[in-house]
Amino acid sequence: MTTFELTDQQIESFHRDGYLIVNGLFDAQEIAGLLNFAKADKALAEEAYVRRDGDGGETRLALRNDLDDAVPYTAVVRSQRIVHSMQTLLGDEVYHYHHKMMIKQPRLGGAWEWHQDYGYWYNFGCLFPDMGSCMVAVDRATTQNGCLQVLRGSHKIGRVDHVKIGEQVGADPQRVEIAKQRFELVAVELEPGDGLFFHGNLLHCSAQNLSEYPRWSLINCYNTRHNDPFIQDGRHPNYSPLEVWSNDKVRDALIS
Ligand SMILES: O=C(O)CCC(=O)C(=O)O
Repeated sequence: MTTFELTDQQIESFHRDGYLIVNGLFDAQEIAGLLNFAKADKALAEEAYVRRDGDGGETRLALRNDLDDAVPYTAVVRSQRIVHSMQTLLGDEVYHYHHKMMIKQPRLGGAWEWHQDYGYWYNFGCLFPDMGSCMVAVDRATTQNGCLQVLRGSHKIGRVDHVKIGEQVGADPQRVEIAKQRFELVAVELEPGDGLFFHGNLLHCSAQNLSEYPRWSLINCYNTRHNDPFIQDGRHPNYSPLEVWSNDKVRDALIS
């Protein structure tokens, strides 16, 4: 049975930059399995809700706190390659906080304001920013279809206050402007199956999808065991051990 481990260099670059791209985290067959399932998934389509940006762009997302072993999303969330990597990067056992399919339709997909995920999660009773996400590209993500943009190294700022910006909540715009002068802006272009690991305090945003291509991605979010939320507001779960699936089991679940 093969296992996936990050190299020392990858771990170092995550700590320096606040993110890490792993090309081919899921291979072509695996990601095709996920894509075919997701795009035909009526429950997901019905569940997905719209978030509008300030310029009328619409992005859809379906967010789930629960894992249903019958669906491929669960295989991705439980995959050894993501879970063990996340544990290595965050320095503790991790559990599933939630996962979400981000759906940016051609010419419709809206923008996301600059924010830190921990800017939200802080309010849900998480004391430490020791949390992270792995975005798995389902479709190709490019500058034209609104790929994620990050400020390299900005996780080192610590948590920034978040305020209402139009219909969204984003990081304090004054701080974002200063951060943009100090940190390199990187457009994270991904091929289907690539994974982007990013820290809860990394400043990120995305632009509208003005292209003719969809941009779907599955974002898998994890919290650390030592950071079990001190309040239970019902938004996301408390700690419970996450069953981890081997790469073979994940592969079977995705391509069957
Ligand atoms: O998918 C996107 O474009 C943005 C998603 C995002 O920023 C988030 O879920 O925190």
